[in-house]
Amino acid sequence: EYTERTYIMVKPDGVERGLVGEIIKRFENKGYQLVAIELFKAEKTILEEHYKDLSGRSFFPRLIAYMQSGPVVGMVWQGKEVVKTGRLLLGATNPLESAPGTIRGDFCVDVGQNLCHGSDSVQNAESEIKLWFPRGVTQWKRERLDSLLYE
Ligand code: DAT
Ligand code: MG
Repeated sequence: EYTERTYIMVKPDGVERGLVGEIIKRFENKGYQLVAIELFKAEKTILEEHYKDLSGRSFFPRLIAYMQSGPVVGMVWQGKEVVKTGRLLLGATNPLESAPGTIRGDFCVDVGQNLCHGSDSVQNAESEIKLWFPRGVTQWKRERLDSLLYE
């Protein structure tokens, strides 16, 4: 049983462009398990906590404003090495450097509108999951599919 989890968020441009399904589809196709999902307007204080490592950067105010420009879709996905592989599915931060076949590589061009977020370490993933889903996520064991996906 693989219990690693990551926080994936479709940003406001991804929601407005109708790419929520496409992004979910790529995580489903890979075999990851959805354990939480919600559409909401991100609160400023939570965004500032989420992006606190970037608070000194010149683009920080623009980033926070962009993330509040419309609703986001927050999700928690679970499975073997989902943190690292989730970021591979997203592609490089700068979409001009994201490989074709990745979400950012296929659907966007600007680092300031790069469609999606994915946690960058297991430890940050757990902090982000607590931050965005304080009531917790759904516990469920996917017995039948897991037996086809994992040894
Ligand atoms: P990632 O989202 O790939 O984890 P990050 O954590 O370094 O990248 O930055 C968070 C977000 O901030 C990123 O998705 C887009 C924005 N950002 C990062 N670097 C930027 C830059 N140089 N100019 C504008 N926005 C930037
Ligand atoms: Mg990051």
